[in-house]
Amino acid sequence: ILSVMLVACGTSNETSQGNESASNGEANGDVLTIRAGIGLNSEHPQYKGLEKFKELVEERSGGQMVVETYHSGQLGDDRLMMEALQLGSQEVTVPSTAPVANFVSEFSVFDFPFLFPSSDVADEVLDGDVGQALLQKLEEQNLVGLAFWENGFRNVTNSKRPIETLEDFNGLTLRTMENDLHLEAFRALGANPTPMAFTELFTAMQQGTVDGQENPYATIYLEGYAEVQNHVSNTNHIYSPFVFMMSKPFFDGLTEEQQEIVREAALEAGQYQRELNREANETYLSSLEEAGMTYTEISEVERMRMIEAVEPVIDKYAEQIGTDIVQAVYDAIEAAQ
Ligand code: TK8
Repeated sequence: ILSVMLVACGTSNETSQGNESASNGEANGDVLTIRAGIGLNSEHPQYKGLEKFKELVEERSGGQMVVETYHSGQLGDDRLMMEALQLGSQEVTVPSTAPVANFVSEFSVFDFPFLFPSSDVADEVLDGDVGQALLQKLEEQNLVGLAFWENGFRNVTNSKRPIETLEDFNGLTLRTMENDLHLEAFRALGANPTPMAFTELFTAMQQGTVDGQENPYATIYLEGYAEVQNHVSNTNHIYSPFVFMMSKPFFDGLTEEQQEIVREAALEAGQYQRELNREANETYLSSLEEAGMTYTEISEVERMRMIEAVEPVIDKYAEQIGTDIVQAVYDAIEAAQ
């Protein structure tokens, strides 16, 4: 326990004076620094949410906890930041569930294609028992899951052609997140997927290493993808939650009161972030068209064909993840509607 506390303090008190002792802020008045890093840029609701978290934590701790925010992968990509949390060399990050599944495989259930019918249903499931049970599982990986935030419904863009039918995916080189379920789902649709960290994506599109990618409209617009992509379709194929997580070595070194402050702040900032994010995803499709992208709508018939194409992949992962968890998610979705 002592070594864990030393790790927590040694890495989190860089800006404070006199942190030789292994105790936390309550005992000696030291300021605890929380370094919070994300992948998206400072215009994105993900960052606005982080700023809200900072405001709440600093206010409620009376300045005893200070939050430093980093955007645009300044501290690394999702995987690297999660590893830093495990080691205690970074305190907070907010990755998509897809890379989280490389740490706790059950998280892939939330990335099943065409799973959530709406953001509201997603909220109920994620904030309900099964979502909270999965957050708990992060502790096995030295991570503390504090809340679900929202990345949102993902849509495909590319530089080659409008995607209107299932066949239009054929042979397209698409960057996917580093997650096997995503990879296999895009193969099942006929695309040629290649996994890559988000931080490398813009350059890959610019240099033509990949034809396209998939992300919510807010990301597509705010990251400037209209500069390097011509076509966007409302595939809405996967809903991406964000997971707000904290380093367990750091969290365990906090007092109960401090733990409560960060937990509440993560949840409240998350409510705020979800609202902003939904507005952004609604607004930015027309911005993409104004920026010169061609928008193509997927008909219900074609969406059904896409759903059928990925069904075997879902079945395979349902079995791997465990039918009890998957059934609990399906039941929660049913109950939320
Ligand atoms: C940001 C990522 C990103 C995700 C992706 O760190 O990798 O495409 O959608 O937004 O989590």
